[in-house]
Amino acid sequence: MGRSRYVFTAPEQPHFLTLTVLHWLPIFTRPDAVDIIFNSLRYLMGEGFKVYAYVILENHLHLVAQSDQLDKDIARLKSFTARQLIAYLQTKKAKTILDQLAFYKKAHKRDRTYQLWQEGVHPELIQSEGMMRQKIEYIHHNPVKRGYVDARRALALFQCKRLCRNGGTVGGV
Ligand code: NI
Repeated sequence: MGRSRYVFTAPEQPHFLTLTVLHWLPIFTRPDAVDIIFNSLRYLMGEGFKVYAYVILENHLHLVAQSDQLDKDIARLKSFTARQLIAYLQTKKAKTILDQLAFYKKAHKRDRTYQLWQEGVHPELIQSEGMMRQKIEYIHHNPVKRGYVDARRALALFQCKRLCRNGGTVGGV
């Protein structure tokens, strides 16, 4: 993987983004963990962050988003949700997952015990209306619904295949 995964060439333009839990740990099988993401997105949307579409899967999420400073907003989203999710896992005494988040933490992150998200968000600049439509359709119409999140939350969990560029190590996801 190159440095490109960190780079937003046009941070005010819409991007397709992928946030992945460290070591593909499936923490979003828990509805409360999904709610943390949902509430954080809603908070950012109140500050002008636009979300065109998103999908939360068991160990990663995709969104098409736009803001004046997408790179900074995504950094806020990652850091805020990481703190909340770790606090939630501690409350639930999810020891196995916490142990793995500590174990797989990158060596240079000395300021924390756990790392929740993988580095980077694989930003893909949406370069045309056609690409926007394709990414949104991918998110909305992927055929395999998982169904462990209440439909009232307007969240859909879909199995994802072709766009999961970094998912080669996890079977079927
Ligand atoms: Ni995916």
